Amino acid sequence: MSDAHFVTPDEIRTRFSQTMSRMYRSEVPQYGTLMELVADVNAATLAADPRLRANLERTDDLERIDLERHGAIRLGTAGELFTMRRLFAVMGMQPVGYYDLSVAGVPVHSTAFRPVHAESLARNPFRVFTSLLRLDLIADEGLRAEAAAILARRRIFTPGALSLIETAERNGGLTDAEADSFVAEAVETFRWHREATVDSETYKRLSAVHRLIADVVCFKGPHINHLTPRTLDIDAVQAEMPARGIAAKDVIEGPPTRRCPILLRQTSFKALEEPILFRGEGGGEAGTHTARFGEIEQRGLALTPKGRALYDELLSQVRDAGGQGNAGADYATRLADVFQAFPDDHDTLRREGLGYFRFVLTAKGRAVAPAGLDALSIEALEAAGHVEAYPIVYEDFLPVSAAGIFQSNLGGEEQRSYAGNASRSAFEEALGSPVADEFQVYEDAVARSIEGVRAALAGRLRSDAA
Ligand code: OOG
Ligand code: NI
Repeated sequence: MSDAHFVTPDEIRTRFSQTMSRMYRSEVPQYGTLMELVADVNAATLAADPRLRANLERTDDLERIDLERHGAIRLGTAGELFTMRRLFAVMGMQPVGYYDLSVAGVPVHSTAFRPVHAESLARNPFRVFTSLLRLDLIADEGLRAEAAAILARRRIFTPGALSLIETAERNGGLTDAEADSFVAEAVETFRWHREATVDSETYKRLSAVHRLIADVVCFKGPHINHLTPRTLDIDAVQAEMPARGIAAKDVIEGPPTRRCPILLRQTSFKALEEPILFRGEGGGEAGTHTARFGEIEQRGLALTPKGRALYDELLSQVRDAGGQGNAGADYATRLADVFQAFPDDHDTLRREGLGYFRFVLTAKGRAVAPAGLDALSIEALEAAGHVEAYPIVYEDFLPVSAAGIFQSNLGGEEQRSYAGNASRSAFEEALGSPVADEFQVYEDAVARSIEGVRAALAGRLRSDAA
């Protein structure tokens, strides 16, 4: 199927993420400042920690540090989500995970479009957290119908993007020139438009119900609302943000600072208040809208269901204590205290089955290939020093953290929760496909790494025999 004259989906994704990054930096100049800060902190961290540098190099992660980004969008209709899945598929991005954010007072459900194989992640890990507005959670029937009617009128994809999606589906890929036009057409969907599609009175009514509803319904398209570089030391970036004139969110979401980072820690700068133009007679009224921000992330070990259950339990212990959520000056201390219960060295994390590790041949394993080695169990190969286990990086998102990011950027104080109910089947129906199970994706990555080690050993045995 893969034709020589097609560029790979990984390459299209790389061009897309670079174009998005340039576009966002020009739209939100503070994002550029954040990128510079992150690059400085990453360079300093690597210089101070040669072992970290060597490990990242060993697992092909070093090159991708500065590439690492995610973005987020919010869609309005099932049809938009369906086409968005096809658009991301052209770039090798599959829907992984289902996130129900209604329980945290945000009327959306979401997935992450991302590459799934280690090689693709190593080439470019760009992913997009994609939410679909749940109009069914708006109680007022009149307003619900009005919002649906406004959304039904908009077209968020250019005709060129739609036609190139079809070309890719029909031919099984895109040529170099087609890929360039595809990227140029695709970014149009994510661009900011300062002209609202409604008058100020409609905007205010929707905003009063939930600011997120206004953000999704009142604009021509799903403007990218943030991009996120990866940092190797989120505490350092958080501490340095004010000095560079960036208004940081109060707390870092996710687990506390640890020796062995797990899952995902995130912080952001507050959304900007941007000028917009409402529709109306005589050119319409001017107003402002806050939606777009910048975020940073630090990623660590992917956890197994057992590890994740422990994480969720500890996190809710901290957040439920005294009903304070993540407020309060002592949040970081409370978090660190409670997380004492989470093992913080790779041996214990592995032994207790809390995290996912993949296997890589050591120099010794690469140099010697005693006969029959490929038949040994992975445990025996490791004991003999032929393979080494490396933590698998968590590539997904955390619903409690995501809700915290949403909340801190909606400007409002909304903390209610909907009598919420996950609605995964409705989401998948809109998407037109099931979402992959994130744990299965990590299980597969472990299995592929074992296959890879075995194939390398077996290949060498054959060439030795020849
Ligand atoms: C998405 C918020 C979630 C993350 O990193 O957890 C997110 C949004 O605000 O649309 O991006
Ligand atoms: Ni984000």
